[in-house]
Amino acid sequence: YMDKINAKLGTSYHLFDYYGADDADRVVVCMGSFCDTLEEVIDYLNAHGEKVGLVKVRLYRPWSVKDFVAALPKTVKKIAVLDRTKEPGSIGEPLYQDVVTALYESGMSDLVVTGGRYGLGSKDEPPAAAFSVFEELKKDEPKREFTIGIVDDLTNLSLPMDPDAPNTAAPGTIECKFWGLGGDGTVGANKNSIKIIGDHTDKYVQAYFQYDSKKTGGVTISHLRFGDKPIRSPYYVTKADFVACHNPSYIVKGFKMVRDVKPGGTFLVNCQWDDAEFAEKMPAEAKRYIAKNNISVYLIDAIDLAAKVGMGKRTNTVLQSAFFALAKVLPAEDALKYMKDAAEKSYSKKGQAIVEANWKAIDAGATAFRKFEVPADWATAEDVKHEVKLEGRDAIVKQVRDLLFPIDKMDGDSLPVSAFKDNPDGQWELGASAYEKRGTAVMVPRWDPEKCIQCGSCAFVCPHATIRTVAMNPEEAAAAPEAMKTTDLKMPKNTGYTFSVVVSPLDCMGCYNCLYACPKSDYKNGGALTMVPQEEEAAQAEVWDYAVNKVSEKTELINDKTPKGSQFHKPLLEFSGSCAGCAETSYARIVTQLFGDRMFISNATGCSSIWGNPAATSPFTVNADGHGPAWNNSLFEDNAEHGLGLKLGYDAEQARLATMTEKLIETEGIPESLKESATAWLEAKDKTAESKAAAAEYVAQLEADGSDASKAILADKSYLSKKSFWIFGGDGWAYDIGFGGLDHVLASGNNVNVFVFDTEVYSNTGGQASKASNLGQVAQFAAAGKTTKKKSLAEIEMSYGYVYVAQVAMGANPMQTLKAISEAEAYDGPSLIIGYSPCEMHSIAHGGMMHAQEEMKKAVECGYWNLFRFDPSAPEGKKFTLDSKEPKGGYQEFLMNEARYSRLTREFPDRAKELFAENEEAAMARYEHLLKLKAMYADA
Ligand SMILES: Cc1ncc(C[n+]2csc(CCOP(=O)(O)OP(=O)(O)O)c2C)c(N)n1
Ligand code: SF4
Ligand code: SF4
Ligand code: SF4
Repeated sequence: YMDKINAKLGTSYHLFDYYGADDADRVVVCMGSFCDTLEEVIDYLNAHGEKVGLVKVRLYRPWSVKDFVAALPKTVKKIAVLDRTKEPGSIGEPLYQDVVTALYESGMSDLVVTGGRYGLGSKDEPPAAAFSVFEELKKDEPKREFTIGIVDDLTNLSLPMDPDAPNTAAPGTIECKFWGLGGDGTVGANKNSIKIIGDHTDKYVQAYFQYDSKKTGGVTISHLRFGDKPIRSPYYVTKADFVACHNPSYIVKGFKMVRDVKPGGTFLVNCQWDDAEFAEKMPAEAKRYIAKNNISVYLIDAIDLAAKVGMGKRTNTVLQSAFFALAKVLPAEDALKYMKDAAEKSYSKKGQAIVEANWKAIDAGATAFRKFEVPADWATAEDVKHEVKLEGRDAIVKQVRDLLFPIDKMDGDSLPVSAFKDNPDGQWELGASAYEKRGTAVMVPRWDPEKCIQCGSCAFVCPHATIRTVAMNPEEAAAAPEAMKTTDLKMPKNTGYTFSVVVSPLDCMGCYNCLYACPKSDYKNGGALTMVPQEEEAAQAEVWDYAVNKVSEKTELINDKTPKGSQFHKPLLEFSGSCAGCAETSYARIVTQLFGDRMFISNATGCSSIWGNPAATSPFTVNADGHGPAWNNSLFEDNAEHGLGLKLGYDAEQARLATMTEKLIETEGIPESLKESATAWLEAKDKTAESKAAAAEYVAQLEADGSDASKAILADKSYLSKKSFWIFGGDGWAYDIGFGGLDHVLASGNNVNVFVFDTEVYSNTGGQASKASNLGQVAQFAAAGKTTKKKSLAEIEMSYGYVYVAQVAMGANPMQTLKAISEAEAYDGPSLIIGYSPCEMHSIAHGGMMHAQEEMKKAVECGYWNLFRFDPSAPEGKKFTLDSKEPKGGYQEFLMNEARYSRLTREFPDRAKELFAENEEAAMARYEHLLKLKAMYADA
């Protein structure tokens, strides 16, 4: 059968394939890509006089004992079996158990067999990990169970890895590593380099692209290999001939980039610094490594160069050219020619001026770098200790210091297992994102109190919660930092409060949404908000800290019905890793402002689970009382059920406390005040506002009482007040994969609230079509435009009659959005809100996500998206409200403003015309249908 497979695939696989010395004494059994790394290491060891080998399992089931034994060299004495899985509680992992059984059944139980785990959590496994396995097998009594690739200092089962393990890549392979910023073009340029080299030479090429968990503006690391011999090396580059740092802030932040340069290798830094400034900014550890390992350092100012040649902020072409000149993978002249040809091919459609700007950038990059003379005293550079004093709860400070900071520097892989011992079950402290201070925005808003009308729209739309409105009493105003700008609070009058709009320059993502939402600002001239370079607003960081941490919430100003009033609530979602301008986060932030202090969130997998909680970096946070959303992520396919489970679990706990309370009330001799508060709590426990006060009073009385019965109730006091249960997810989850569960949960009649972020595609995985995608929309799996209509999830759920359903678009009608969120939460039954969410995947013209909020407005005005609310608890005749006005035209212009549609006109013009007409027709019919519903419910 394997022969048939081989004939089809052109492979020469057997059930088991052996690689290595025919007379090997130590053999590893493994399957998958780690075999390639093992082969490299086996070649190295055997060339150095050892006798080792590898059995590669090609067909796992059915397992053939006979063929397995036949594949083993007769000389083998010790075997290590590697499983890429973990079966807690088993005697050993599956492959290990098969090998042991096969040997036993073949009468070979005298061999030493050990079992190891590797690659869990997608952990990279370098050659050093493979060396460690063969090294362990040398011992008389090797570890029976072990792990590789991690430092397990709790069970001590991990094998030590030699940091100076030999480089086993094929001789002559040139290895390169590039540190870039998501969206700066580094990854694109490297893909282009690989293509140039692959297309024009006989060289073998390989590229791995490594990302952090931010949706944009995160760190990217490109790992590239080029060579004359086939490249196996399925692991990251850690011993590079050439390392480039494309973002100077990585030097300042102390990213450990230099340690990956081979002795004698090259390190290129893109920065605007002179030599003295560069020397001052380099960490001592990096200096020592450079001096001791004879690293050549080059500096280039690609930032100025790119601007000069008309490439704006796009430094990638200059840097790519510098790479070719320095890394010498190709003769310099050839490389320049190939790059220029490629640029012409890519940009000729956009005009000759752009092609020429690229050519100039290529020429400039080839020579504009300068060699930095490494001072001899760098070899003894001394570490400067600058302790960052972190303020906050002990647990969060610990998490930030020990986990978030190394992870932020892309150094999380070096953390030992003990670093996670306080988070064994994946629970993280809320509020860690406030410590990140990513400083990604180039331009940030500056507020002018004279021009501001205090509408709060800027804070209402900000996806990242980095612009806020604050009201201060006279004492707070007097103690404010000097750089804080203030004015009198206009409405309500005579409060004696001063008003301010504060911005966090280091957290702002520079998305411009606030500026476009501001009625007193415009893009060109600014106004109440003007975008200025981030550095110019540095003093505002202190203002922000003061406003956010020292100024009290003015509860009397809060009004959940208006954008302005709602923004006096502290957002309990801040500084998430979403794309700049993401609409999903703006909605989620508003929900946390209204209910975050008593909220459970079950989050489906999708963008919202990525920006919602990259490990150790929780952007959900707590209020001044330490209360915030309890956020969970379950699976894509069972999130609604998981959310219902949270609610039912909570109800069961509360029912238990109610039974205990009833018993307590009947206990003879308990204080009258305790009895009264217990009775009051029983009455109020299901009412949102009342239950909080009643629970607080009851807790105070229980504490005063101190009896065992009181203590037993107090042990679970967090279950006393009523909570708000939310289920979040994208359209891929709600309309498709999780639909069955979602429908089941809504139909159950339980009081849970669902918020669907409708981006009309599976955004997180790169834009696949979902049933929420629309006619003619180009998406993955719909390359020629989707041919079927968008599903009406809202109407399906409205048909139950007892589910609250709303469609909202905050940029079109903020009040309606607030109303729907409040009504949904207040409704004593299931609720579904579908929020229209412009997304990077839509490729909005002229500035992209800058226009996210305006795009919602346009969508509603032309009838592409409809606003309505169906409230089963409303009186007859008033259950259905159509909040959208009659479509006012401009439908096709709306579609053409987004490349997800407009690109179809270029690729399939006739089909585009047809599908877009159908799309518009369907939208108009939908509006007509909504009018009929309105009439029907009004008549009822
Ligand atoms: C069962 C299952 N299939 C596929 C995936 C991979 N996956 C993760 S997120 C995602 C897309 C989510 O899309 P959507 O629900 O629309 O949310 P968005 O990313 O747009 O916010 C997919 C396909 C998964 N996690 N589980
Ligand atoms: S630019 Fe964007 S991220 Fe920055 S404050 Fe304005 S809305 Fe928020
Ligand atoms: S949107 Fe503009 S006018 Fe309104 S509060 Fe913000 S800065 Fe002031
Ligand atoms: S929903 Fe779109 S804009 Fe938001 S984080 Fe995902 S890809 Fe980015």
